[in-house]
Amino acid sequence: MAEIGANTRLRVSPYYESTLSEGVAAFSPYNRMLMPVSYGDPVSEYERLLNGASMWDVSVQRQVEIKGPDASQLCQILSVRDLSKCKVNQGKYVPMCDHRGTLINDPVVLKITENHYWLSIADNNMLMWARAIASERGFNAHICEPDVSPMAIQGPKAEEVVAAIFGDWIKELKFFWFDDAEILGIPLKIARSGFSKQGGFELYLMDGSRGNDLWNIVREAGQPWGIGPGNPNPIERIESGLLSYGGDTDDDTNPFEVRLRKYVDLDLDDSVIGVSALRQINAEGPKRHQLGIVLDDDTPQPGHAIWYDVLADGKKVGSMSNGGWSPRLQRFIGFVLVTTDINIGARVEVLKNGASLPGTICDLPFV
Ligand code: THG
Repeated sequence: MAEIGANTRLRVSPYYESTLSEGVAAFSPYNRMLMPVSYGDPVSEYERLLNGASMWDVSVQRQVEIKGPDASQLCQILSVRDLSKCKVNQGKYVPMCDHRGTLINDPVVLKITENHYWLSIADNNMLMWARAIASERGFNAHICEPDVSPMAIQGPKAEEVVAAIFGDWIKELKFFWFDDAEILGIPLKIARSGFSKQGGFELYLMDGSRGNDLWNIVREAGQPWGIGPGNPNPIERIESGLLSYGGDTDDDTNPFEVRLRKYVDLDLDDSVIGVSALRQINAEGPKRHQLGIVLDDDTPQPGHAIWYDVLADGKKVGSMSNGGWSPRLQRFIGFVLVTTDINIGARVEVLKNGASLPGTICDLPFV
């Protein structure tokens, strides 16, 4: 197999050596970095996440640090969600849009201090965007990508694992809140968060030279609960209805189309990028919406569907952005982005390599 030349254009994670030792089987590029996306045993990786504890190298969830007198104002200008009530040590899930109201990212925004934020971003160059907007608006803020690399510990036993390492205080953390911690001199922040609906934590490693040390600490401490490696699980997140920016969105997707309405505050000031466009889109009514699909065929199918055409009465009405076999539902399920005339219960066909697969549109989440 050909080698991938990792360099400053395609960086490796501080946990890289550990993931190699764990037998990582595939990587995917994300934020100009390599993200482990398989350890070669999808069944165990899924089971571990649902019943035990799974540890993930998610250092590709890069931080955009915004610090300085105008940091709060800049963060709000970039966010179509009202951040005024966000407290220090609290995180919020925040849609970010361009001037057309198109979704350009959906980070977790972490408020570190009154004048200091991290945007824990999905796959898009928000560092460049934040710097450009700050300059255009004349804001006084320092913007950089700090040495911060999250590791996620997810699953019903994740809390036991994290408590075994850091103490029972972590059990008091509320969803999306975080606090400082240290283990063997490794500085980090611990948040109750993560890209699954199985519960868990994210450790924001703040010293990239200690990635493999942190990996080993978690690996050791998690043994009693059968911890093992995993990654943001493609089927669990579909079952749970979690959006993948760039995976389920295209260059015209607005937050209303992909179920993010509850995170949009249309009353925000016009200075917030995208909010006036979103008011207009809202008044006209979004043209598409994201729903689920269940295919009729109930024989287990490996593989992953990406942006297959969806037809109703022989006419294209949208796409199945992602899909896969659900062990819990024993069906092939997925997300569709379809015109708003297609609703729950509609019968459609998915075009897969020339074959036409019948299915039914349903509500989200699946589980
Ligand atoms: N954690 C951190 N950074 C991230 C992600 C993460 N950056 C990239 C990507 N994931 C950003 N996207 C999301 C999408 C969903 C959630 C978090 C980040 C999420 N959503 C919950 C839900 O939809 O049920 C809760 C949202 C809420 O109601 O507040 O957790 O995973 N650090």
